[in-house]
Amino acid sequence: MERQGVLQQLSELVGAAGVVADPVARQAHLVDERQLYQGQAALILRPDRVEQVAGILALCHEHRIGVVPQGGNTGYCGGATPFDSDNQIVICLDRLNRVRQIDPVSFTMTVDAGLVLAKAQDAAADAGLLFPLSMGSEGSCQIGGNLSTNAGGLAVLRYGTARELVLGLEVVLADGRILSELKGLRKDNTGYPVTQLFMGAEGTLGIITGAVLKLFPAPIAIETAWLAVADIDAACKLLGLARQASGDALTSFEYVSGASAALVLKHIDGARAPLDEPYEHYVLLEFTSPDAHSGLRQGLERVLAEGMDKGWVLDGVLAESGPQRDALWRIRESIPEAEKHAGGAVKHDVSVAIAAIPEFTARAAAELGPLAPHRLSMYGHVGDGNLHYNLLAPAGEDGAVFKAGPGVELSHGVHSLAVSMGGSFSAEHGVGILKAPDLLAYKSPVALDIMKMVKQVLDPHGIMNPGKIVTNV
Ligand code: FAD
Ligand code: 2HG
Ligand code: ZN
Repeated sequence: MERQGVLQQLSELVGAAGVVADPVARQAHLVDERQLYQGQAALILRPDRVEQVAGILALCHEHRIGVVPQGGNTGYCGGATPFDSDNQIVICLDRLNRVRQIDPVSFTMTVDAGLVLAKAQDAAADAGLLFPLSMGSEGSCQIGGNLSTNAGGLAVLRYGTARELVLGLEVVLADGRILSELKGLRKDNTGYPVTQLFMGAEGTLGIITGAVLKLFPAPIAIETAWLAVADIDAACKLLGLARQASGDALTSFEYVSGASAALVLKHIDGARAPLDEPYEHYVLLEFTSPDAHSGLRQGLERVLAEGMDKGWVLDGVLAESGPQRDALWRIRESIPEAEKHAGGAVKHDVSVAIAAIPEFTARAAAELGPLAPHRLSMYGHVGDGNLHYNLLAPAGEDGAVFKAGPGVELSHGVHSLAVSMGGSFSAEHGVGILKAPDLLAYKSPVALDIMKMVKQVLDPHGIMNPGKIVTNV
């Protein structure tokens, strides 16, 4: 069949309402969140049933047409961007957006993959429960995108990454077959855990269409503190103290450098400094409990008193109300937006062992400084050993020129330092197309071989998200 004929057949599978034809609407699907890539595609389809996804993939498999799955298109590595106007199509999951079932006895929720994360959180809250995955993009990103990137976010310390929140998956394979493993069992030791392969695969092995998610008791008591700390070493030590003192109640422990906080205060409307004077290092930490009488406040106060005695904590404020808590979180969550206003950043999401964070930051400063002038916006999930070591152009210089020029070498320096210290060049945002060369450079040859073998078996014609992560053709 002629290519045009196949494209016509693909369009007919979803009907007129399932084809994005308007040029402005198309463009939103062809450019990535960070505007690093301008893509192109033969078709942009929005199926509204799993069977439609299966039909599309069977046809694409037969005719060797590349398929780029797309969720909320908030990913950071160009993973959801298509790169071929003749031979790639985009499949958006946004019309597959139902909450299929909530089971409050089993503490599970079964959802379509196109459900927006915030809607999943709301559905759980309406049932008096918690779906704990949480991040700045939650109003747009989708469950399928979260699972495909194994997203992290702000509560990993307590609840784990996206992968750890899943009890079952429904996936359409490259050849159109449907893998339906939605039993939602907490225990099932019946051979290889095949569903695990698709989480973190960034759409290169199949399309996730549904998932059974774990739910948790909703927090009733919440204590949030914004603290100025002496340095990043003090932040790491305070993390240990807070974990020892509270056990499971420590839900978030985020580091924010003074420079990142200053960007927010400068660029984000309504953002206010939580403390009277500026400091170089802050921590935003939160204790939560489903028990209203859990004594969280006293526990937090004890941690602060001991932290101050030891000289780790210099100053701080505890949220006294919901709006105050929201204002503190807003500072943390607005950093990516503030960086955009400041001309954009060369972004990193490296990880090292928590104990190695102070050494990483000291060595990064010493090694990057001589390479090229830059401004540092450092923040992140210290509780997970995961830092956003973001670099901005020097004040007054053009962000785009910086990113394409010295930013490239600086970025290489950040990644190689993290890897040389036993860490990861991508702890949170995945590989996509942006970091595919890093994967080849830093992943062990044996691990790379296994990845290529898995890709070959599940996607023999290389139609799933071509060029992303690894290729088999
Ligand atoms: P997309 O960007 O659409 O796709 C991401 C990848 O998954 C692509 O490779 C795509 O092909 C694939 N994919 C999407 N849906 C499916 C599917 N159903 N089946 C198979 N493959 C699929 N990330 C974090 O981890 N932690 C954070 O704290 C965080 N904060 C952010 C804050 C902001 C302001 C922004 C803009 C982004 C942030 N991100 C964060 C990055 C991003 O939101 C996450 O990676 C998110 O999980 C992507 O979801 P998405 O639906 O937008 O996926
Ligand atoms: C966060 O932690 C996200 O806020 C985004 O992972 C990080 O924009 C970034 O660099
Ligand atoms: Zn992050």
